[in-house]
Amino acid sequence: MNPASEPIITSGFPLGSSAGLVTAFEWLGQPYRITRVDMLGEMRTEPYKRLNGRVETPVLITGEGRVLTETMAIALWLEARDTERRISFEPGTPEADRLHQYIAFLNTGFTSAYTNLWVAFEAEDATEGEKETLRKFGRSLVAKRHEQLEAMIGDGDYLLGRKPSLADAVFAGVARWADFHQAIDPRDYPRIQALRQRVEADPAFRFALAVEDGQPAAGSGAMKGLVPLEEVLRG
Ligand SMILES: N[C@@H](CCC(=O)N[C@@H](CS)C(=O)NCC(=O)O)C(=O)O
Repeated sequence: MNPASEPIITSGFPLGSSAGLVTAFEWLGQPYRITRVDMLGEMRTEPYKRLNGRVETPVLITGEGRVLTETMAIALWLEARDTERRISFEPGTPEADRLHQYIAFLNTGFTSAYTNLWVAFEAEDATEGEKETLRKFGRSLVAKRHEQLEAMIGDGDYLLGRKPSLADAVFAGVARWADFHQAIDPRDYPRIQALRQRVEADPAFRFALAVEDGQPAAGSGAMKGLVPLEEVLRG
C-alpha cells in the first residue's frame, strides 16, 4: 500500500451495502480508492478475517492505514472530513441530529430486517419448510420497517430536504435488497420508491454499482484507483 495514500473503501459484491458508502465518497469529492471484495469468496479467507474479524463489508482503510469497520463509524468518519458540508450538517445542529437518527435507523432496523431473508437464501442445510418460515418472518419485518421509513420521510427530494446526504447514501446501499428478495411491493411505499428512483439515477450511485459489477466507469474523478484486495490484505 502507498504510504501517504488515499483512504480505501471496500466495494462488496454481490449487492453490498458498501455501495452506499462509495456513493457518499463520490458526493464528498475528496480523493479515495476502492478495493472490490467478493463476499462469497475472498471475504471468507483467513487474511480477510484478520482485516475484519466479523467477516463483513464495509471496511475503510484510512490514509494512515487504520482499519475502520461498521457503517455508522465510517459514516461519522466521512462526516468529520466533510468540512464543506456537502453530505452532512454542522455538528450540534438539529439537522445533524436528524441525519444521525436516519443513519442509525437505516443501519439497524431497516438493514437488519433483511437478516432472515439472507439466512434463508444462504442456508445450505435448512429444509424448504424452515426456509419458508424464515422468508415469511423476513418479509413481514421488511414490510414493517418500510412502513416506518415511509412515515418518517418528509416532502423534500431527499431524506433531509433538497440535497442528498450521507443518509440517502446509506439508504441506497440497502434499499435495493427489496428487489432481490421480492420482499415487498414497492408501490405500497411511494415516498421510498421515489427516493430510490432519485438516488439510483444519480451518477454517484451508478458509479458505485459499476465498480461493484467490475465494469469500467467514470465517476466524479475523486476515485483515484482500484486496489487489489490482496494488496490491502498484505497491509
Ligand atoms: N454492522 C455492520 C453490518 C454490515 C453487513 O451487514 N455487511 C454484510 C454485507 S452488506 C456482510 O458483510 N455480510 C456477511 C455475509 O454476507 O456473510 C455494518 O453496519 O457495517
